[in-house]
Amino acid sequence: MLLKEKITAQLPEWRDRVTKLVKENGDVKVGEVSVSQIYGGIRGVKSLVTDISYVDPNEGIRLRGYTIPELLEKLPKSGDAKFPLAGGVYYLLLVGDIPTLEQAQAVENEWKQRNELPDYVLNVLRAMPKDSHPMTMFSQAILALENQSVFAKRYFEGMTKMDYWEATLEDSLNLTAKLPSIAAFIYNLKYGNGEFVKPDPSLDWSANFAYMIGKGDDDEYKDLARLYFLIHSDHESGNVSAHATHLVGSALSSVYYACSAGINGLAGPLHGLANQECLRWLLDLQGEFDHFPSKEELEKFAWDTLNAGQVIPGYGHPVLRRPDPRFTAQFEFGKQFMPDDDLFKLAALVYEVVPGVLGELGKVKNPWPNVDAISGTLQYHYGVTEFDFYTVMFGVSRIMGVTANAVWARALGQPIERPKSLTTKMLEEIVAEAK
Ligand code: CMX
Repeated sequence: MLLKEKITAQLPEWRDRVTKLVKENGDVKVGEVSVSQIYGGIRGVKSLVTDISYVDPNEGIRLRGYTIPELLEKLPKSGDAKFPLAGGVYYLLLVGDIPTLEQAQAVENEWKQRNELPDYVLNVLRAMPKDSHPMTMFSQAILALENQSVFAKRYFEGMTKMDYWEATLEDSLNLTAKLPSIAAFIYNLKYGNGEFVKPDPSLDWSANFAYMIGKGDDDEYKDLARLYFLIHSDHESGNVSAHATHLVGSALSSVYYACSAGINGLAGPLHGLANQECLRWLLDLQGEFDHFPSKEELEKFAWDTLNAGQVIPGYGHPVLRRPDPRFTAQFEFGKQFMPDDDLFKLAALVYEVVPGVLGELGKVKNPWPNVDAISGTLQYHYGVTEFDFYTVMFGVSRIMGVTANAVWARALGQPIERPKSLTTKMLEEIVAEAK
């Protein structure tokens, strides 16, 4: 298999590099940790390592060293598509180089051979209460697939440590292959006629998702799916979904257990669920006026939100200090394909007005839009109006990133995570001694 070959070829060098770094420089200090960081969500503490992506505060995400605009230009596209194949994105995350079209298609073909969703998973989803959140259903479906884990089976057969990554890669491909089908089935079950639509073997991974939710004839929506699945795939290792996946995987739980955990984290309103909150806020804003609001009216609406003690969803970020390039890429898509859409025009006005309002508030470190500020608006335009589903799409994409990280964590023998906790009394004593 292409991915296995490409990773195998890099492994000796990577293993030597990491062993040497730790053996010869293991005592070198990378940073310090303060009381406020310990009580503040370990914010900014440099304590994780990944070579798959890096978030620069000003530049935003780079996947394997490439910015979002570079990826949109360089990653291979098939046929008439204007946006890259997800198979190429997954190749890039796993292997580290921009693939050729053939290599991207090889990953797409791997997925096609592994995309069959067992009936019992469909039945698990059918059996869930009608008011289950789509994210609960998504996490449950992933967990239900755990009995198929190649890693778990081979581990109990006594596989050597050096082979862990190969079994993790098998699981990762088997799981990612099924994600569009799982997500689309949840969509149809929750909002449609409950039908399970089989993937069309002639379509790529992203386009198949579009096809299975009933948008097979909409080439623009297929391109939006390709864009969406690229930009949400990875965002370093410290965010909740990536870190939760890594933590659970570090106990050698399979990627099914680990990804289900990561998806549960993504379901939180301060993380992935913010995209549904954004659209809700925008629709509330639209509903407030019987005309397109002026800048002044919008400014007042934003202040009303803040004065009510609420955040303006889609704005701000723990790391970024400029507009999120994942926002910008989607905003450009909107400008190209729906410049006259009322909701898009409103989102554009919010982008003009809200950073100024948040700046005036004085305490917000980053007044600029993040990835969630616009993603729902684009989905809404194409008729995917059920906003509690949006985080599932985020999850479909994010699992590409976290499984690529899981493969490399196993390949480089990353150990079980076990940070040390202290009591408040101990911290008080440390503070007293420091004075
Ligand atoms: N609206 C109102 N207040 C905001 C704000 C916003 N959009 N963004 C930050 N603030 C406030 C914070 O609540 C905080 O106030 P307090 O000191 O009273 O608690 C203050 O500004 C400082 O916060 P910060 O250091 O700038 O931001 P944090 O790292 O603490 O929080 C985030 C980051 C994303 C949780 C926050 O900006 C927020 O709540 N934004 C809205 C929700 C959102 O869009 N989340 C999506 C994140 C994207 C992702 O997960 O990738």
